[in-house]
Amino acid sequence: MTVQRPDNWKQQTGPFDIIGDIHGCARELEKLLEKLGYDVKTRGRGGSRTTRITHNQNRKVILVGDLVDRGPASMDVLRFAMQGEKDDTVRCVIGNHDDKFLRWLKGRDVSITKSLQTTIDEAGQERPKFLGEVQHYLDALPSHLILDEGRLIIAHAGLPEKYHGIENRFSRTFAMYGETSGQTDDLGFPIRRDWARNYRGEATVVHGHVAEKKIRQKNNVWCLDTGCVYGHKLTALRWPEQEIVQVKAKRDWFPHPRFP
Ligand SMILES: [Mn+2]
Repeated sequence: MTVQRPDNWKQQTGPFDIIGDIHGCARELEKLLEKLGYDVKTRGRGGSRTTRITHNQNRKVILVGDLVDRGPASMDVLRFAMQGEKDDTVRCVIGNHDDKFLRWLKGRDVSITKSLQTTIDEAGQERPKFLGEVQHYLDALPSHLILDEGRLIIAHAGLPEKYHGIENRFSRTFAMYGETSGQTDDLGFPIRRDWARNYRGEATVVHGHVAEKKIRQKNNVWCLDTGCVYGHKLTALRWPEQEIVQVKAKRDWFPHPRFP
């Protein structure tokens, strides 16, 4: 299986709408796309549901990964991303949850958390042919994307400059998980090293992975995970405009101690 090259879309100048962690929140995603000015056409139900988008300014959607787990409609989010890939309207990088689901699809030995169980339950309702296509799709997702002639980098957990343009197991692990210290905090969450603090690169890096109520921006690095699946918001960053567009979660889909 060939992984897409991070620089496949380097010459694409957008404009783009970069969307944070979706985690199965398909309805919120559709609402956000409409708010961003896309014509969203949904047809069919269940396994034959398709969602296609067009935009009169020819805008494209970039997803920061973590399409699946925790929310109510991970398969619909996958269907959207896969259709968009075919139509050349959507590109995505791999998130740690997507990677874990991929390993489960391949029959690898993965620990089944409550998060992953939601996606496995949904997958049980799908045709094997579709799950084969999902496996193929996820297997090809790049660790990161270089866009707008190198001015924009997308990676699920962010990426320091030394890894920009490099696709190997080190860049991939960093891009999916970030850098952790190996210790956990009082709620059991990994204590993360803040690589963005030392970032001095010229390229703007946009990522998700760590949910907070507020969008964070520092040193030319943006984090767009605003905890939609925890009942907060789904966020898009318009590029090159650097404008934020958000929709509220329909409800709290999954408990999280930091989003009471
Ligand atoms: Mn993540």
